[in-house]
Amino acid sequence: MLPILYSYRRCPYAMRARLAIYIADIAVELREISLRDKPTHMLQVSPKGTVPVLVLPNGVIEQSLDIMMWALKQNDPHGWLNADLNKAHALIVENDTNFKRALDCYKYPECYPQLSQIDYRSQGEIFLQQLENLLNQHNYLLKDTASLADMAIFPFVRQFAAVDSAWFASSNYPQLQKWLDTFIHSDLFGGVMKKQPTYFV
Ligand SMILES: N[C@@H](CCC(=O)N[C@@H](CS)C(=O)NCC(=O)O)C(=O)O
Repeated sequence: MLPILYSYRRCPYAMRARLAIYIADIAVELREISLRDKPTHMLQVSPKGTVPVLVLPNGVIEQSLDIMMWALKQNDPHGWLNADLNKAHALIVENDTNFKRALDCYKYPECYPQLSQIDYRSQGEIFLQQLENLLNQHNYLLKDTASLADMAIFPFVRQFAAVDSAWFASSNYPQLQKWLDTFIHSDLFGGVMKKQPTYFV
């Protein structure tokens, strides 16, 4: 039996898991779910109810970063793990906490009326500027080729950019714009964003 990956196409956490599984060339049964009607089996094996979830014959991996590491430790043809992994993890933690919070508020400002949408965008820009500074030092976040950090983070920057693409295109993050564009137009990203029917049951 193939491992089962419960996923949601537009979820950035699920995207990072799919990216690593794709590059590692590991066959999985991909089950695209509806977040409003989650499959019973998924909730049985992982009651927390978030995607991605990877179901293996001998266990369940419930966090996107752990799924990336599981895949890349088996096969890492582009050397995504050949980087300072402490730095990678520090950036990913910043992404998954402060930046993700700012992203949610910027995307849905009506849910967070305490501040304006521009305020939330400014909060997110602290991270964008940090990434821009790194990209001024090398082609990718930690070195001249892509690493775990780029792959775990770009799906979130993509969402941030898409909230107001005209603003992002005119913003003062030229390296970040180029970096994001490279990923969005890559065969790799195209490969993990193919549409497929929703799995219920
Ligand atoms: N820490 C988790 C976060 C995953 C997560 O929050 N996924 C969202 C979708 S982007 C989700 O499944 N939310 C549950 C829901 O909306 O019901 C991970 O890294 O895998």
